[in-house]
Amino acid sequence: MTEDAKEPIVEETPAEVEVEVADSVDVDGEVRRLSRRGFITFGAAAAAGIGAYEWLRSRPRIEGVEWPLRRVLEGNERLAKAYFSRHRLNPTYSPSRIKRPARINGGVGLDANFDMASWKLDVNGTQLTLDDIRKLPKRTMITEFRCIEGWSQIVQWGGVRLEDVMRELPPPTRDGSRPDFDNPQRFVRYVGMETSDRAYYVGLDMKSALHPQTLLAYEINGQPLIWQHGAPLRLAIPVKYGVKNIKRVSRIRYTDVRPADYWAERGYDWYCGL
Ligand SMILES: Nc1nc2c(c(=O)[nH]1)N[C@H]1C(S)=C(S)[C@@H](COP(=O)(O)O)O[C@H]1N2
Ligand SMILES: [Mo]
Repeated sequence: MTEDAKEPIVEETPAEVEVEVADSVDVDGEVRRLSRRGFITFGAAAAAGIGAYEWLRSRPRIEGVEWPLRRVLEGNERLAKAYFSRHRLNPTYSPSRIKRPARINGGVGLDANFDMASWKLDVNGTQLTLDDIRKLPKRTMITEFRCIEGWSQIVQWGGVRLEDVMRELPPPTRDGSRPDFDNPQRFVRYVGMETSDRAYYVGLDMKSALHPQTLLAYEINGQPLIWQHGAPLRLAIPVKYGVKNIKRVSRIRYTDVRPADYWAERGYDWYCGL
């Protein structure tokens, strides 16, 4: 890997487009509407003279989550999408801010005896080796990693852009037209990822998958990943909470059906955007 391939990721995106906001959604109006609805539903519970918790527990469930919570989660998703843009970069930090050693969290689909030599990344049926991936331009970035459980840390990632892998193996379009990365809205809407044993899996919306800070990382804090951090390859996606940063990813699928997601099935927000 040549030294000039290690350009910092932030220099890739022109500064003048940073303020662009995706879609023409009235974000402020959305906030007001959502918070008003939150007060109304809570107020109704108080008026009925029951505790909020009992009231919540008595609500019917949607996808395993009581519907008032699901409403909030869906509201969060709409809001997050309204704010989202591929030009809206997460802040990056100086090397002195890196937390060492990086904390380890979550071991579903990982084990110490995994045979690294036989690992391959399957992208819609095409097998890539780690060497194939290392041939793509190397990117590094120092970003904040945020776990939904309430802790965060500054981490340096090294790897390749998911977008660069996707350009090698483009997703199909919804209308059968030729894949065109200038018109990503024509692609199928999702990217699903899973570990080789299918024990851990995440779903991403296409915009987040194509975000310039979404990396398939083989290094953490300047060192090759150890298995607890997801060797040989894991997702580093600072526009999402930790749950979406799947470790030891083995399979990537493009799909127009919202992919299953390990933590969404356990009650967390499917979108999980920051
Ligand atoms: N395969 C796999 N990936 C995973 C998890 C997991 O349990 N298994 N946990 C997730 C969660 S909740 C977090 S916070 C991060 C933690 O990544 P780290 O151990 O590298 O800090 O990994 C994510 N990716
Ligand atoms: Mo997490």
